[in-house]
Amino acid sequence: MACYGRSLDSPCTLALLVGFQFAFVLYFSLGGFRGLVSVLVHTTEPEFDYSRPHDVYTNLSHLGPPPPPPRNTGTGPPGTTPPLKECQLPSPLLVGPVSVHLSAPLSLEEIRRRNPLVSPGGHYSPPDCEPRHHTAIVVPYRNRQTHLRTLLYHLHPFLQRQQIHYSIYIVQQWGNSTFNRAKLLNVGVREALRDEDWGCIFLHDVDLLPENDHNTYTCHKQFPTHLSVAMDKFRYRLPYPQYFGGVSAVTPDQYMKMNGFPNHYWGWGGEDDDIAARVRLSGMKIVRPPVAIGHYKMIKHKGDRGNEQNPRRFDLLKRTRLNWRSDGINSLTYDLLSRELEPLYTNLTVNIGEDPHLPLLKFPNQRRPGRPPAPKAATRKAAGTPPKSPDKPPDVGTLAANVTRPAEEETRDPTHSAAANQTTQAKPGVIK
Ligand code: UDH
Ligand code: MN
Repeated sequence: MACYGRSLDSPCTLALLVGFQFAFVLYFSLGGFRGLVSVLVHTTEPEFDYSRPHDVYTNLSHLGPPPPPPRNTGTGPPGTTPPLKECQLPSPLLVGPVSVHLSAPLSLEEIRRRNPLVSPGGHYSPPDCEPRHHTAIVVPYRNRQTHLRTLLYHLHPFLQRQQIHYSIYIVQQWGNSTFNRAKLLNVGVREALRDEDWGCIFLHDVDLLPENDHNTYTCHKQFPTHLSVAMDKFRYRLPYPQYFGGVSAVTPDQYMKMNGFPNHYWGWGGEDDDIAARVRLSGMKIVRPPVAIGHYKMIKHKGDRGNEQNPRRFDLLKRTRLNWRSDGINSLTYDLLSRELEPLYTNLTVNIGEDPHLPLLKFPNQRRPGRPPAPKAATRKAAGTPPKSPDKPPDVGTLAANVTRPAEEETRDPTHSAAANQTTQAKPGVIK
């Protein structure tokens, strides 16, 4: 070797130093390790410019008017409408990143006025084409009025641009007992499926707002989908690999296969990890959209009264493997107190019972202020094995198997369309 054993000021050493310096500059100008990988290995990650989002109501005026009333042309039977063409895939109305308005949401009446094609119950079907997707959005809910208005203002135009047939179900927990998100979701799925043969069910926190309309509210045919992969709260990345909270989606078949969701998680935390464990235990895996698409903003909030951290959540998680077949949709009981078709959503008020661990002293005589009249609706109970007691001693060792192993992931196909690059200049959102 010509350079071997030479001193520091030799041309060879200097050339080496300059070479290193050049490589160093190149490395950082390509965005460090990630950039280098994306140059060397061709990645399919789509790119979006989130610094210039569109208004969430962009393109809504492009939605076609309802089809004309049926005319008797003499060819078909009288009064029949010609079938609509299937909606285009992807929807030509998509714009990519959309802005999220978090301050001072509009009144329900104003939101309704801005969404004239949404019918009672928060129901929508594209007026000018046959939708390919039929999605129920189920939102577990109690006492988050402002968040609900912000969500409705944002989600209705967002979904209409995707040209899907959808309805929004707000499943409202009645009473003051500890909040139970997973059980409310079970109720929502059951009640939504009473209404229609939905092909896809979205489980959607009230405070999460999707930031990119290429994140389509549709289901993967085979596997449950986790949509909120990049939340601002977690600095736009997954907090941990098996995370399944926030916004996720299942088909009715996938939901039945995993026996729905657990009914025994009262209070904050753990139920989403239990659901993720069920996906795996029932032989499925979690699929996700690319991080560049699955952007969500979460409305900032503190923990709610009545939804304190569940101290039993880790013990419950240790038993998912043992309990998932007997605790779930097949053991769900509840009283549906009312079902109202509000202009922007279907409101389901439900008595899901009491947290068995709630100290009796909290509600003297088991009566609470503002208790509504006794439930009239019949208790809905699915056939199946009754739930196991949540007080079984922990089975140490199963927790790791159920929860800490990262879920195998499969990426959904990123949806590219010309609309992604469209530069429609939107008017700023009218928020009062
Ligand atoms: N929810 C309600 N009302 C409640 C509680 C929860 O509607 O009183 C619903 C709502 O849809 C919410 C979801 O349940 O988006 C999940 O609850 P969350 O928003 O409190 O969960 P998150 O993971 O909690 O956002 C973050 C802060 C809570 C800290 C509590 C533990 N330290
Ligand atoms: Mn939240």
